[in-house]
Amino acid sequence: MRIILHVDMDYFFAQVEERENPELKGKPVVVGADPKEGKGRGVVATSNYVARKFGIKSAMPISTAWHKCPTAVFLPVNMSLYAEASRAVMSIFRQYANAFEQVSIDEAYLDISNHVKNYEDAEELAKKLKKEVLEKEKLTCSVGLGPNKLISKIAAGERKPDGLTIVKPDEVHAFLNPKKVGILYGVGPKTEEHLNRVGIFTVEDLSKTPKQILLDEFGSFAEDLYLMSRGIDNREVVEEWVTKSIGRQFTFDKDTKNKRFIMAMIDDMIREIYRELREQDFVFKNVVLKVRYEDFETHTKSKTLEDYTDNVKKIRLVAEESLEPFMKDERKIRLVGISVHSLADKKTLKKGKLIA
Ligand code: TTP
Ligand code: CA
Repeated sequence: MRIILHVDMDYFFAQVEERENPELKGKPVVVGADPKEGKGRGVVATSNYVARKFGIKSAMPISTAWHKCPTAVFLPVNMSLYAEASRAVMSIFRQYANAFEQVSIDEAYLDISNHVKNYEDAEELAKKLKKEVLEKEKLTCSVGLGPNKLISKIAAGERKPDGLTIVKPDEVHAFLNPKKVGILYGVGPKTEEHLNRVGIFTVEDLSKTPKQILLDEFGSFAEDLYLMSRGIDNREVVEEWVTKSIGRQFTFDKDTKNKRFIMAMIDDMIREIYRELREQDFVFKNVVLKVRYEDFETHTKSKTLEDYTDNVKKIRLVAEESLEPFMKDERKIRLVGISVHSLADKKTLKKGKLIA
């Protein structure tokens, strides 16, 4: 019998900020771009639960957040601080699992099947894990327990913050059936709309839909929908997650065509990327520039280098070269982003070459 645990840190960036500065507790805290008295143009990364009561959400324009709650504490994104907290909690999680899979900066799956005999044991393990994270890292998280990834992930989101939700195999249907289909993997707003159009709103509706209809409407996704609606998910917990990329982006206060200004901003972002690369001892092989014009049309330009490197001058060279054609366009630029991809651990490198 498999027992899978999903753990998701609560309001992660904002909670880490609260931990660093306890005076923030109880106040609305928003982490993201500078709101500039409502004129800022970036977005919200996250906010604490006090700020969420004002209707503030992740990815919302920071100006909207400011209008909803001008008295909130607005903080810039301090990524290396959160990366450090993430590493610390992940290394705690790892101790509790026979297979461990990090899925984002603040979420992981643990296959705990070999560590526990039943759901009562699993509950004890989850409580111990939560306690250790709170005592050592002064952070709360929410945990879901279930027979597979799908169920444990949804369970983790059920009671937040500081939740623990257990869904035993014989409770799966009652748990899933009333939920909206949008909670299933791969069902984004477009697919959900499509499902709604054919009269499928809840997971129960989906489970009662003949497979042929799903095949006609959703093609190769039909099988997944069919299985998920029955609470079936055979995906394994796959060991290890590697940071897929490190990057920054910035929205200008005013759209611009000033190349010196744009490059100065890129240099700032490169400095931050460098710091993160060094902290994690990473080298990179691919650089991506992102440009958004004033009309929101967005382009990315990717360049793969000949070899892995930790030389950030290479990022600057690629950025400058890739920016050139965009500067020729008559439109002004609203946002630039720069990121490094194809990351590798420097320790596995010898004489500049990566040893597989
Ligand atoms: P989430 O786990 O989605 O959110 P959260 O941890 O802030 O809040 P919750 O208690 O609901 O889990 O994302 C984890 C972190 O990732 C979040 O703290 C900030 C960052 N993030 C962004 O920067 N932009 C985004 O749009 C989202 C959704 C998250
Ligand atoms: Ca989270």
